[in-house]
Amino acid sequence: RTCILIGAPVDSGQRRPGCLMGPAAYRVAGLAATLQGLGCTVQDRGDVAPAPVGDVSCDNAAVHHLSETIGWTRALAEAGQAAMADGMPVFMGGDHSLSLGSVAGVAAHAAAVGRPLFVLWLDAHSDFHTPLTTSSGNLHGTPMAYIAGRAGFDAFPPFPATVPESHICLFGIRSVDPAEGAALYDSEITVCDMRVLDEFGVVVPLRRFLDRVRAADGLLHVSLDVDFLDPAIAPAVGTTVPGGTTFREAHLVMELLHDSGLVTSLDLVELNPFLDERARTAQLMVDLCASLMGRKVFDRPTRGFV
Ligand code: DIR
Ligand code: MN
Ligand code: MN
Ligand code: MN
Repeated sequence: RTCILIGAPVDSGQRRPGCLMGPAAYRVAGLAATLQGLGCTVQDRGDVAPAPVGDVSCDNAAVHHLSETIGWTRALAEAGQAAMADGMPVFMGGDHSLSLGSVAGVAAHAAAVGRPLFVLWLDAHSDFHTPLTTSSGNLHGTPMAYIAGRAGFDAFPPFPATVPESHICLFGIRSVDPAEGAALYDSEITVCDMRVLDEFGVVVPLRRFLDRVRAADGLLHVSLDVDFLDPAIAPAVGTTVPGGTTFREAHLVMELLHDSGLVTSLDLVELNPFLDERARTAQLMVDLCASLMGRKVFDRPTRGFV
């Protein structure tokens, strides 16, 4: 399998500088060598730069860095679509606004090859704001809404092929703003919030979603936000929320994703190396990526276990 690393040093989707150092941190932490050690062919395409975009206005005065975000969206969509033709893109972020572009590129590819796209959002947040509903003005809180085709993204390139709500699963969420909650409540999006994971564990809800992807012969994009993890194990993120997934839960999610064989693209987002402690968060993200790509402590037969 070929993994294509795409650096996305996006820092404009929120207000705490540092995510731009994410791609460098993943490289220093040895992401490429780790994937090679698992038998992947790895191509690092370097860092993407935002496309030039002139001033764009927005009816919501809170929104900041709109043109820059649109520039990233264009450039990353192009890089993502091209990478999908050659292997599995791994977008090294960068804040979560990069997914406006990464998923747009993946969706364009899916439409071109006539396969349905599914999206698994591993995050403390639902990121279901539109540029018109966000009160923080931070566009990293909006990609899920763009992907699902909500109105309010007029200034952005039209999303290539809206992902149906029934193809979207939010997993691990525990921070939803009122405007997002109201819109989610009226949607068909699968919401596996922490209450669901506390009650059923990660396995049953995740398998249920993966079964749907498999039944539809779908492509699966996974978007991994650092704050999916509990802040005690992953401090390097600007928006920590207590009560996140544990080390074992997160690895189990990755292992199940690997076993499914369904994942076709991946975002690693919101890592802020400036907030890290001796690179432990960057290292954990690399290790999770390794589990997703097949690292196992022991190669056991799956018969009788799954
Ligand atoms: C919050 C934070 N809902 C906002 N969103 C974050 O600003 O819209 N997403 N941190 O990952
Ligand atoms: Mn997010
Ligand atoms: Mn988040
Ligand atoms: Mn955030």
